[in-house]
Amino acid sequence: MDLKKYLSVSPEVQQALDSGKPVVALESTIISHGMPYPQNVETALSVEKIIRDAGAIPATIAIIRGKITVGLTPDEIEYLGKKGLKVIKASRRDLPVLLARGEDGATTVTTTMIGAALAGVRVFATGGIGGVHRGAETTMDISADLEELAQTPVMVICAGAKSILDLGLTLEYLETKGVPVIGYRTGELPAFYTRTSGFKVDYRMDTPKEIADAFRVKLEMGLAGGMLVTNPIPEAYSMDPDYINHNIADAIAECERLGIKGKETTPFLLDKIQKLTGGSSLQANIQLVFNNARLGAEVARELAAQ
Ligand code: PSU
Ligand code: MN
Repeated sequence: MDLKKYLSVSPEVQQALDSGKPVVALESTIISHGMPYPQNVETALSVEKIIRDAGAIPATIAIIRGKITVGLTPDEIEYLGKKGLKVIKASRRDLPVLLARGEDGATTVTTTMIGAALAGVRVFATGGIGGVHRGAETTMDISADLEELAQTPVMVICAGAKSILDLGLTLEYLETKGVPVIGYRTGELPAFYTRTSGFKVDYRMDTPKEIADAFRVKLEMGLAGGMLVTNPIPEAYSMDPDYINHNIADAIAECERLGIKGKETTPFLLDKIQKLTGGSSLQANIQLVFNNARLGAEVARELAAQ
């Protein structure tokens, strides 16, 4: 396999990996499809700074001119942020076509995990993951993120999943696929905008070291797949559950009315929720990503420390 044809790792990230320094992967769908411009670019650049300040090297990942690029330049981040929804949202099934055609793509959790694994990055921080959508028992809309967690050895640190998803079914799916779900300093699955969901995680862990230790065992044993670390939004930024859930329900109703399906569903819901809440959910979203980036750097340092 000639990976060089398809993978481009920035000199800084490659050097960090070669010398065993901690690296944290970051996705690009959150930039082009998850937040509006210019907050998306500001957030992406701030996240990189937070990771550096915490002693790790950030590696934002996207598909640039037909290559899975690990470690974007600020110009590339600006380009993806400005182009927004016009950038192709790239999941696993899109990779062969985009790479063959030499096109650009924003990587979802799925494809960011693939890029990270190919480059040798083990820790990836983001906002929220995709999961089993409400009504999936008839639509079969289940994010490819869950299958990727089942097969690719990258730890994903997120703030739980939004209640645009069926959180109970998402946990069942992860259990079936053998993906450990860890709560950082909580026994309850956080629901992105809120710290609680009513669902339990598999294990609570209170230190980055515990998380790194468990993941190291998974890697050393060659158990396929990743690990999901859920980190609740800081109290100061968490939203009122009734308020946000009411708006999420309205966004889902609108999505159904318009007949939106497939890969457009998640970006539509994210945008609609932001509009319905007058931007307060965007602030929460930005803060929880910062919080996950900090934890990502700490865990990456623990993993690198041995
Ligand atoms: N959830 C969020 N913000 C996001 C996404 C999900 O709160 O930006 C993005 C991620 O890139 C995730 C993708 O991998 O949406 C999932 O899309 P789908 O549901 O179509 O699999
Ligand atoms: Mn889907």
